[in-house]
Amino acid sequence: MIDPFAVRLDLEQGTLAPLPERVVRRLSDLRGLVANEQLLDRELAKGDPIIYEVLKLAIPQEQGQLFINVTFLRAGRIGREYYFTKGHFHVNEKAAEVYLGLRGHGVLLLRKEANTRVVEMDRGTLIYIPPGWGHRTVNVSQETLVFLSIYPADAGHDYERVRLEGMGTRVFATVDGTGYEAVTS
Ligand code: PAN
Ligand code: ZN
Repeated sequence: MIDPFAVRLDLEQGTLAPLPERVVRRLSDLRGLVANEQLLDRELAKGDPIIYEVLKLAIPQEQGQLFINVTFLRAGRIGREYYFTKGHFHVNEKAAEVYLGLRGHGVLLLRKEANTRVVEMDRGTLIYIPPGWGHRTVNVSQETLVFLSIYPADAGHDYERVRLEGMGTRVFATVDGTGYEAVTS
């Protein structure tokens, strides 16, 4: 049981008030996911910075409810590979998701079996992720990428599948550092 409620979403910053639960992912959480593990080790020897944070509204994890999150994905690279979220498939293959870009510039990588997609995400981009499509976000800009996600509370997250199979596409800075290239593996 949960009562109807309202919170404030700052559409410029992505912050929620009152501040909900916050999940933090660090560079070490990207182990086994990056293009170059040696470069990752070299970076980790210097420290373990936050790569992204997720604000999660407190909603019961039961069928019929919707989870509402805001993700803050920082700007940076491991070598030439832009910072990204771990990425996942929903355990419930019937669970779709909606993303809404609030700040910054990124790309959403999607994969369903051998099919891959790369979708640009800016402020105001609304993306529909149909059931069955794995998804990972990449920040290709110099500022924090912020986006809202809404998805069924019984979706579940399968991270291991992404670790084993990859997301099909990696995103690197161009040699001059001004743009990005999406490389399909
Ligand atoms: C998002 C993601 C969020 C963090 O809310 O969970 O951006 O990415 P990872 O879960 O891959 O670490 C979402 O897609 N939820 O289903
Ligand atoms: Zn998801």
